[in-house]
This record gives sequence, C-alpha cells and structure tokens, in this order.
Amino acid sequence: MEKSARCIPPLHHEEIHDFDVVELTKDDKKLEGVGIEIKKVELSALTMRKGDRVILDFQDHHVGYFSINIHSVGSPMDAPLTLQVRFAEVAAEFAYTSSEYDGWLSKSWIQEEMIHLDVLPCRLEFPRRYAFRYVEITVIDTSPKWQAVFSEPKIIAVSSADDTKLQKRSFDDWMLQKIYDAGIKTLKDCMMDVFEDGPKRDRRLWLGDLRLQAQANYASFRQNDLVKRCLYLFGAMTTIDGKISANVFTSPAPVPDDTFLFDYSLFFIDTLYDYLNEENNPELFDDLFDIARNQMDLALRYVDEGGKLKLTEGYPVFVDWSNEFDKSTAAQAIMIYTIKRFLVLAEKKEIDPIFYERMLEKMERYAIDKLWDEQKGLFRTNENEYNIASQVWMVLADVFPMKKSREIMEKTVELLFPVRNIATPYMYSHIVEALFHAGMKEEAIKLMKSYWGRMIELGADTFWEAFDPDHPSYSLYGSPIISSYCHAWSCTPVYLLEKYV
Ligand code: RAM
Repeated sequence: MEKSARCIPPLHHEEIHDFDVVELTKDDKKLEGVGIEIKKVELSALTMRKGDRVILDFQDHHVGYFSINIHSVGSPMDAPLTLQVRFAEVAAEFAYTSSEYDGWLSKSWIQEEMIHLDVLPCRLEFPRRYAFRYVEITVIDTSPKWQAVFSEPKIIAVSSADDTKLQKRSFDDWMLQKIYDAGIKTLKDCMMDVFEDGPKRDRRLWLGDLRLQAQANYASFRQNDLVKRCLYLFGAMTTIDGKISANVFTSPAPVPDDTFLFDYSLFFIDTLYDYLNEENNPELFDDLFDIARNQMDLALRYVDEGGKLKLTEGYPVFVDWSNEFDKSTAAQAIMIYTIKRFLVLAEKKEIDPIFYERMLEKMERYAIDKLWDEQKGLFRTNENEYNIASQVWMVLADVFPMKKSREIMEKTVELLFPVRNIATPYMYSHIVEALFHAGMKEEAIKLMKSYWGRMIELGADTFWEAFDPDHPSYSLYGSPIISSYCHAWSCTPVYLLEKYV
C-alpha cells in the first residue's frame, strides 16, 4: 500500500474559459438525433426568469470543476434564486430526465443539481467533479420582479496525464486521426489518481480496464508510475486466499470491491507482464510475482483432469457485457493466453514450470480435440455454439500457428460477421486485435472505422462505454442518462494503431 501511495500522481489543472451558448436541434446524423446549434447571443446579455434555460457548450469533453458568476437585475431580490443545473458529456443526455430513469444502476450517478441561492451576486462554485462538455442551467424561479444574469463560466479541468509527455502520432488518414485523437482524449480524461474506468461513472479502478489503459498509456503518455500504482493497489488488497477483486475504490481510503471476475483476476498476470516489458523493475516483480502466481493457481482449480475449464456462478467470466452468447470457449482461451504469459514470468523467476506446462498442454489439447471443428474451420463452445468471442480469444491465445489463425479469422469474417449484439468497445477491441494479430490489417482497420469511426460521426469527443451500431441509443443500464461517454476500455485504438499500423 505504501509503494502504491508513493506513486500517486499530481493532478494537472487547466482553466477552460471558451464556450458557446447553444441550443438543441434535431439532427438525424447525431446520436439520438440530437444536434446543437450555436446561438449568436452573449450569455451576460440574457436576463433569465422562471422557466428560462441556457445551454453552455465548452467545445470538448472535460473532467473538472465548474463555476459561474450570477447577479440579479430588476427590483431587489425578494425571493431566493432556484436553479437546476445539468452536466452532460453528450447533447443527447438532455433528451432524458432523471425522473424517468428506472434502471438498475444508482440514480445518484446522474449529473444534476438543484440549487437555492439566497444572496446575489455570487460566484457559484460546484464542489463536485463532473465529466462534461455541456452545462444546462434552468431557472426554476426568481420572482416576477427580478431576473438572474450569468457570466464568466469556467472549468478547472483536471487529469494526471501530462501533455508534455505525450508522443502523439499523426496519420494520413483523416478518420484514423480522429479516432486516435479521441482515443487519447478518452485516456487522458480517465487518468486521475488511478486509471478510472469512467470519470462520470464508476470513477474507480477496474482490472480489465486497467489492462487496456496501460497498453494505451505505453503507446502515448508513458506514465508508467500510474500503472505501477494500480498494480500495487490490486496486489495489496486480495482476499485471504489471495484472490484479486475485479475493481477497487480509492476514496477516502483504498478498499477492494466484493466483486470477482475470473478473467479480470487473471489479467493481473497480463498487466504485470506488459508492465515488465515496458520497464525493468526487479523490485516490483519481486513484490508482485507471488500474487500473480496465486491468480493462476486459483484459476487452475477450475480446470478438470481433461483440461476443460469449468467455471462456477461465484466466479464468472466477463468477456463482454452481453450474456447472449456462451462464453465457455472464450474463457478457456483466455486461460490459455494467460498461462503462456505466466510461463514467461515464471521462467524469469526460475520457478519450476512443469506443473503449469502440463496444465497448458491439457487445456490446449482439450481445445483442439473437443472444441475445434475442422470441417467448419471454427471453434465451437461446450454448448455447441459458434461465436466470435471464441475465435477471437483462441487466435489471441495462439492455440494454432499463425497461418491457421488467419484462416480462423477469415472464416469468422465470412460466417460470423457482421458483429451483432455486442455493445462494448471492450469486446470490439479484442476482435480488432485478433484481426491485426492474424495479419488481416485491412479488415481490422475497416472494423475500427465502422465502430469507433461511427461514434465520431455521431459526435463523439471521447469514446463511449457502450455502443451498438445497430441500436445507437442502447444503454447497458436501461437509459443513456446513466451511460458513461468517456470510458477507459474504449481508448484502445491508441494502442492498436501504435502497435499495428
Ligand atoms: C462496468 C464498467 C467497467 C467494467 C465493468 C465490468 O461496470 O463499465 O468499466 O470493467 O463493467
């Protein structure tokens, strides 16, 4: 814990003063048909009374603290000023109200406040940190005798990402450039005291997200101490039997969540592996190796004599938010992928690898003998289903030589594309990476453009937690008002473009 605390990064502050007064328009080309149009008015020239509203557009996504001047004009202020203030990452959020929200995630994440001000003039400073580009201010009431006037809005934007460290890439392709830039902004706005998953929600450190953020970080800001901090945090807070939580909270003091995901725990190994490839750090390796080994040993308890991974409800595999497909083969492949990485670490530690090698052999044998369908050229699942996730993870795990992996991905494109019912950039990242890995660069870029590029076309400044191109308004949690539109696991084009393009 001490070593983790030593790596807490300073937060950089940037003052944002530029904004436009905008109004919502109907625009079929934008997310949910909600567009914006700049209004040619001065904010300070608006005298606002009961029911009036104004929307400020800060021209890009920011994470930070908002403040604004307010004074009254007209008769003396004979009643308080009541305001409703809403913060939104995308304009479409304004199409929803919190009173309509009935989803399963806490309503408290909705970025909205009701404020009473007894005395004007004042500088209204919001103590809470928000993730937003737009601020909507609605005057609930003044009194018939006076009006409120707003001026000098400001954001103090925060991030631990240091722009001077950024090694930015440029691309001839306009769309790839846009995707890359929005990926960088997404990563930056999630870099706080840890790598947060989303600065609007859940504002915490998830291991599956960390793995991808760390990869994007190595390709851009290279602030490896932040990865180090996060690895130590996870490593320091295991269960009694050594299991790592899927996520941890850091405020007011670090505490692990009581949620466990099989693949996320295993990815501690992969994240450690990647970190050590970036930075030779024997001390960290010494501190964390046994914890990594524990994840492997715990996971191997779920593998039977025949090399089949048998998961239980208490320790589910994530793979993707969708539960519409059978994840057994993807889980088997993730385990194979991780054992291979673990063996590299074990070799460096001079650990006798024999047990792990045997388990790997068994698991690969099971995959080839029981799950591989030579006729079809695809992996099936234990429930006899052919899905994309199975192929993708088997290819990433290099279960077959590269030539065959390519054939698998070609078959995947032929028989299982277009991607359907997958709504997370998390799963899309792995699909794109498997295409690149198998040498199908053109297909990989095509998919990246049709997915992340589509978000750009719909108006994204940063990439979203969830997006289903077939149902753009789909939310994982029942309403877009609760969705996170700047989400860690969608920054992956930064890494993918650096590594493969
Ligand atoms: C959601 C978050 C987070 C992810 C988990 C599994 O709650 O979006 O980023 O890792 O799901």
